Amino acid sequence: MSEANPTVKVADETTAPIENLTLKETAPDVNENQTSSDKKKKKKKKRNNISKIENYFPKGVYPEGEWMDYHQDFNLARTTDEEKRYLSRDLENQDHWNEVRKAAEIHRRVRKNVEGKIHPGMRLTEIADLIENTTRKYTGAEDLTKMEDPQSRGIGFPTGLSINEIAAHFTPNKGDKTVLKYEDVMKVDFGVQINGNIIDSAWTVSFDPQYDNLLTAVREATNTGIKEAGIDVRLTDIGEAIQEVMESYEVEINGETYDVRPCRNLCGHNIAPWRIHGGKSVPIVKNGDNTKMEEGEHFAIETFGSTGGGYVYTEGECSHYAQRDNDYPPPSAPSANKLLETINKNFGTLPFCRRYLDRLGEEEHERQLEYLVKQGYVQDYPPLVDIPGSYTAQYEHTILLHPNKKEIVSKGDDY
Ligand code: HZT
Ligand code: MN
Ligand code: MN
Repeated sequence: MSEANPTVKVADETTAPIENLTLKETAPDVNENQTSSDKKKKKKKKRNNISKIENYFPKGVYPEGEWMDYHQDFNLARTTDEEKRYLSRDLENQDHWNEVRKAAEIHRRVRKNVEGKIHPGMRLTEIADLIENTTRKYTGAEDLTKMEDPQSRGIGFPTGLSINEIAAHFTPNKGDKTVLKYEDVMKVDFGVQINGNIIDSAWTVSFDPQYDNLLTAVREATNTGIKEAGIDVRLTDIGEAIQEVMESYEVEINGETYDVRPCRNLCGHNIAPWRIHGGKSVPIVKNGDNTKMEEGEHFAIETFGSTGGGYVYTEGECSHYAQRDNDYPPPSAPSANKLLETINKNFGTLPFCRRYLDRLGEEEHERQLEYLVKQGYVQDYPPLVDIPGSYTAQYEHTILLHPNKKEIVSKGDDY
């Protein structure tokens, strides 16, 4: 196999720099009569200077992600005429790519804003609110009830805050008291969408350096999946490359050594407008799926590594849901029909969580939501969990398969 030769293009320097994202302190007040506790109060008074992303990009052109060449021979061997046709087809998609980049720029700014603030002792509800409220500000979607089209921009899916053996799809429901601990390994997985173009990207937070090899294994496995991706590449081959890298690592935790295993029943996926899962799954082990990636596709490349069995089960209270594509007649029960109308108006087929229903005033939704799941109107996505006591990590990026190069659109200077 030929070596990957990524040509890296740095985001356009002419675009606006990321503003000072640490909360601004008010001007120091020189007052001799001030007590030290008064000063403390003053210092704590911080102003958050975030506004909608359009204010930072008056020209409406958003920075490109990181470009990477395709390395497979069959992607390089294209005639000039073919290349020209591909290029014109890519140009027709410029507005579309720009909207994906806009969502990606918001994703980078949100995570830059929260990365330094996540610390042991924080409640998961605080972390989720911080990420989601920052996303709401940048996207200009602070109050869905005041938007003409609540599905036109905003949160792409619920903020996953999955700790230790929980690999994915945990977000707090109302009343959750979970507090992040120093020893925890937490996957932060959040989404931003502009006109249904979703950015799906995630990283892993840990404070204890003994997990570093686990995180490195998974970060390198995801980067391998990104390098392997390309037009006409078989999904099983991407899984095989990911698996090989992931399994080359081990990690020592509390004096015990563990092999890092891919969670073999978790995968990446393509993304379609307003649909987080477009129908193709990108395995993270060799699975024999000969389906190929295609030109113009939009993929979330994500990998999960574990010190446990490398296999996840659904377990625990569900928080994540999405309306299924359905042309069923409306539910006959009026209360269930009202809830489905709220879901349809505000989220369409985008995933949502129970906290988002609470915010919309649908606070007594439990029974109706369960009914909508039972009747097939709504899909539930319960937490995905490896064996108790195990540790799982995740890294994820969204990529675009342009005609003759790929774009890691969610790439940042953090991961
Ligand atoms: C489902 C519900 C959500 C998609 C992957 C994922 C978070 O495991 C085919 C392949 C958000 C996303 C999803 F609320 N899932 N990416 N980021 N979760 S998935 C899946 O259901 S379906 C992977
Ligand atoms: Mn994700
Ligand atoms: Mn995903």
